[in-house]
Amino acid sequence: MSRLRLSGVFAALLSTTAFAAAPAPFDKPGVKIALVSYISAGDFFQAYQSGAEAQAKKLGIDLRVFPGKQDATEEREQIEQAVNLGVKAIVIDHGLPESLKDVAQKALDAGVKVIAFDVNLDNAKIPQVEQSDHLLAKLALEQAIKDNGESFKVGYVYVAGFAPLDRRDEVWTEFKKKYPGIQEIARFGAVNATTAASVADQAKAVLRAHPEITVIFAPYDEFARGAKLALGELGLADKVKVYSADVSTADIREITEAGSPWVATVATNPAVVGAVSVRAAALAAAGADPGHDIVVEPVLLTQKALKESGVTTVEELSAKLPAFGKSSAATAAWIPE
Ligand code: SR1
Repeated sequence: MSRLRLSGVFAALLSTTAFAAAPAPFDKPGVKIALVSYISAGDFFQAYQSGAEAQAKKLGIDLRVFPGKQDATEEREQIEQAVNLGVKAIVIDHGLPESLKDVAQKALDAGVKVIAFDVNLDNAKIPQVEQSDHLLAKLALEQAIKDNGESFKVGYVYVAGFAPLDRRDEVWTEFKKKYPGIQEIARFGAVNATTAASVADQAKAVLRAHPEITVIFAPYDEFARGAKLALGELGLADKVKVYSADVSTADIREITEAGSPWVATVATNPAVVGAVSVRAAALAAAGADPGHDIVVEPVLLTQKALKESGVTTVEELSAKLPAFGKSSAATAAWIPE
């Protein structure tokens, strides 16, 4: 037997042993699970999907990915298609709750487990994965106060209807009450296939009309990229500071480049969140309880700390900050991480 063939047999034996240790249906490879997304464009969602795929591969899961195009009708249809494919579980990633609640219930009625990431389906049977959005917004806003004091004028980027943005908005509302010197001068935002470009156009108009703005609170990295683009084009990068959510390798480059107005972000590793979502789906499909609120904690990343650490990629960040690179959410002895 050739050396190559021997190592192939050994690998097959090893993986059979790994599957044998898992509960049904994961004691055999090929269990179908679906990932149905509302948004697939942008660094966050691409990394989230990669993390979900990597975790699925380790469990021998046949992950069916239904990409999102910000289309509520299509997302509904994709959930129905996933049920018809015979998946054991569906991860519903973002979306508009009112257009999803009934199809999610239909999936449950058909015996399919459902996990929601960042969409509130208001259903006790559907575990929710989230990034502790309240803490995320609190850390970003506390950093803004540390840098700018308790009195400054803000351009706020927000689109209502997305669970993570709504939760971050609750904290923003509280902050404005607690610090009356912090004034929201303008509110704008868009979520579409080209979010950063749309936000950049809006931000330019806002900043031209309100030169008194010195802080932009943009709690989604696509919003922050748009704000940064606008500040660069208007020559205001040294007058206005941007505070955001999320991080990617491209974001780290934008945050740390010379003269960047993007001074802090608060983020999880989206690949870890994708992995946690698949683990939760696998636990549920195996008849275990992943818990109702599955939280991945974010970390504060300032421009200063990123520059001082010399970190240039998300992988380096994961290696340096274990709290960012790993999550103990939705784990079990039989689930390889
Ligand atoms: C349109 S919602 C965008 C947010 O979803 C995820 O929670 C990311 O953190 C991103 O900020």
